[in-house]
Parts: sequence; C-alpha cells; structure tokens
Amino acid sequence: MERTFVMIKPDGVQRRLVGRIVNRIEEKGLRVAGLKLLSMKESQATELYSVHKGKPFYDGLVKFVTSSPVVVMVIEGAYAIKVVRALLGATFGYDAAPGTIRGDFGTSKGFNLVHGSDSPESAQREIPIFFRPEEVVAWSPADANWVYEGPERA
Ligand code: IDP
Ligand code: MG
Repeated sequence: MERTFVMIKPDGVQRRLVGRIVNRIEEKGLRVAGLKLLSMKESQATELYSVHKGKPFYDGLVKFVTSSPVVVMVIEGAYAIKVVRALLGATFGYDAAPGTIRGDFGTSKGFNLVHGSDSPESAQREIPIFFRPEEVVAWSPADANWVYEGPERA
C-alpha cells in the first residue's frame, strides 16, 4: 500500500473536471484517503514547488496555483505513486498520450490540470503541506479482494 499527493489545479476546478478526474483515479482501483477544496496560500505553493525555484516558469506557477481554488487529495492503493503519474500522462498536454488526463483534457504546458507526487520521498514531503495526520484516513475498499492479489492488499 502506498500513498501519494494529488492536486487538481485551478484550471481543472474552473473547468468543473473534479468529478471526472477523481473518477479516473477511483475506477483504476485507487482510493481517496483525504480530500478537500482550498485556496492555496503562497507559502504552501512555494513549499510544494520548492524544487523548481529559480526556473523560468516558477513565478508563473506559484501565481497560477494560488489564483483560484484547488482540490487536494491523498490517494492510497497499490503502486499509487506510479499509477497516478501514468494516469496523468506527460507534463505538457500536447505531449501527453490520449487516454491520460493531461492528454485528454488539454494542450497547455502550465495548465495541465493535475499534480501527482513523483516519488515516495516527494509524497512524504508534499502530503503534510496540506493535510494534518487526522485528515488522512486509511480504509479498505469492499472489493479489495477482487482488485488486488494477496500481498498487494496490505
Ligand atoms: P510534473 O507536474 O509532470 O511533475 P514538473 O516538471 O515537476 O512536471 O513541473 C511542475 C509543474 O510546473 C508542471 O506540472 C507545470 O504545471 C509547470 N511547468 C513545468 N514546466 C513548465 C514550462 O516550461 N512552462 C510552464 N509551466 C511549466
Ligand atoms: Mg514534478
């Protein structure tokens, strides 16, 4: 079992794609362990994107994610980190394969709808920027026996 941090960016919320994006994550077999809509503080944006500080797109990125509400989530399940990254597709919408969220819903560089942690270390760092421990709930879906083989359920 793995946890990852996922965020529907302002473009996804403004375009009312929250339900469809969450649906893709759920139908794949992953589950929502934490979820809320919020206006991101600048301090949260700079922390989330600290690895990009100094890059040409950094200031615009911080402005973008603080400009309008986002939906933040903790997603749980087997291989959650790499599965979410695969569901998202390549970073830029015009590169992302059809069938992926970024590939199906956009063609932009920055307005690419969703963020997903890129490694276990990133997930561990990113989740507490937005969630207190009691806001993340571990639970087992009723169909776990049919979605996961034995050891994957743990
Ligand atoms: P990722 O979201 O696929 O992990 P990163 O390279 O970590 O991609 O970049 C973080 C975010 O910064 C991207 O999702 C995108 O919104 C934005 N971004 C990255 N590169 C550019 C760019 O060249 N122009 C505009 N925005 C960018
Ligand atoms: Mg990244």
